[in-house]
Amino acid sequence: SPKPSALQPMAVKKELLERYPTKVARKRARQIIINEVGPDCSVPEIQSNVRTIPGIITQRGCTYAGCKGVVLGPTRDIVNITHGPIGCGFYSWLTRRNQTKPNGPTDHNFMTYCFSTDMQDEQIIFGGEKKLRQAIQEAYDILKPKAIAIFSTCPVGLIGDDVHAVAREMKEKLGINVFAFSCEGYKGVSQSAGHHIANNGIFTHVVGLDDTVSEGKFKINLLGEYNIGGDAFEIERLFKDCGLTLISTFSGNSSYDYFTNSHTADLNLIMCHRSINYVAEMMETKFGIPWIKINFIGASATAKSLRKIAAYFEDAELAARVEEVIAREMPAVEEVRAEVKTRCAGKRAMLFVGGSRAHHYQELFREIGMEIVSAGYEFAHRDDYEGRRVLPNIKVDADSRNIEELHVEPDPNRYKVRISPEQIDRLEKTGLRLKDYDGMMAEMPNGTLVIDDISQFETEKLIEIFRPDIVCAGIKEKYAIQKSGTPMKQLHSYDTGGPYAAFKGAINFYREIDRMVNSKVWKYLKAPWQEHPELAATYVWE
Ligand code: CFM
Ligand code: HCA
Repeated sequence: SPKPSALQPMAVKKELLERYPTKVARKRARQIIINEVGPDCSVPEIQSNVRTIPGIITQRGCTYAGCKGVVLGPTRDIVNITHGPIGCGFYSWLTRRNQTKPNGPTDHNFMTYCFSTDMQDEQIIFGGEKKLRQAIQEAYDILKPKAIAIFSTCPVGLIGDDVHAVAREMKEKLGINVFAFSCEGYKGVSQSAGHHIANNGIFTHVVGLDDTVSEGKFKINLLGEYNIGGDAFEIERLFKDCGLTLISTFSGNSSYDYFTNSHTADLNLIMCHRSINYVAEMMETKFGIPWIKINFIGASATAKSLRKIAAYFEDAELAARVEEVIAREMPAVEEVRAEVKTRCAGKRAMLFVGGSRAHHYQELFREIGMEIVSAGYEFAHRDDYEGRRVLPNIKVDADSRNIEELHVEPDPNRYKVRISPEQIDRLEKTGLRLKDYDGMMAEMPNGTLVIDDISQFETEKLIEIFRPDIVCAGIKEKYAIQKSGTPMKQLHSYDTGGPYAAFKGAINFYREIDRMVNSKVWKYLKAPWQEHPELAATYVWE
């Protein structure tokens, strides 16, 4: 088959659009972009974070999923109650492979439970607040948690239950922290609004409640790491070996107490910018904790990130330990990489995932010589694609009921609050804030197609055109891709694999991709309709 670089990107784009009605094609054209990186790293504008056109099969999820499933879900000891009919709670129950290790035998782990008010017609008609109150009481009586969180599903907003009033009342009555989220599924155009609502809620109700200062010379929080397939365990191991004290992760392998104390950290590290940047910004403003963007997907990215952390703290001993850890871990990675590269170089991948992984995982593929022919996010915003030049300016009211996100130029006064001039100086000097916050597009070759909120139809068409050696996406795409004879790797759940983060994770990933792109098994597969394009049915009428 022709190398994708030999295919005219304009022609491919045209082919993707030609089956759509004119108006739809015009809209999709603004989200299907031919990449072009300028000498100053400028990239074309891409439309994103907008409503999916009705009728198009999107891979996106809802606001409730982003709030309950993504940001709050991985915390082991908060009882997360879904207020709604049972489906929303059930389908967000243990599907994300976020793992946890309780801290000793008295530590709670509620993640294996599915808590829901199981709303019925009666509540839809007469209101669900009474049943919600009962559910909170019942959860408290049985489990005695430190905190209970309530998550609203679509019908809650429609019938007007005041979940925040119920939370306040029950907090008063039970003497534990009870807080609610107006994260109805329809609140935004995707999961993204749910991240934002979760960030606001956790910051308002939890962060900063415990001022106990823990031991440690270099105290950090890890933001936007959710411990899928054990990634956070691997990163935690490195932090420990480097002498970094992890106060809290938001929210992989986390507990309620870690959040309450997280404002005592010296530095916030952002892994998935999309889902947690709001907490980082608020912690900077309120507590004077600066943040830097790091990335532990890919061995080189991990080394670079550890060095960046050491550079921030300007400590020779820390820098030396970081170098020791890198020197200890790297040889094994390089050995496997070199071996795998001989079999994978030149093969092609497509990545369509969430709001950060479609970018971060490109590096792992490049490390084994593979080419990314097309990539995109489901629900990211322009800054995730185009880099830091476009920052969201956010206005939210106390209960996160109205969210308005405007794209504006960065505010030159944004440091003015509580970061000291000395901290700013350090950040600017090492280039930590301004550099390295590239979006996905600046790191992709010219001529590659960057596609936002890709549709099922477009995915299938691209596979036909590019014939990639592997496609990375989620469960909704998985089987259609495999039926086309193409290996498919889930980058949300990692299927049954992982960890893929940091050094040991990179080794796992190289080996897994090697196995997948070099196995012929999918090529032998014929879908039933390839042999019998039309099925004939005989109806027997009584
Ligand atoms: Fe961040 Fe995530 Fe992602 Fe995300 Fe997600 Fe996820 Fe994802 Mo699925 S927080 S944006 S909302 S890295 S759940 S752990 S895999 S879509 S790319
Ligand atoms: C979500 C969670 C999800 C879904 C994954 C998928 C995850 O968005 O609600 O579609 O395969 O990572 O579990 O992104």
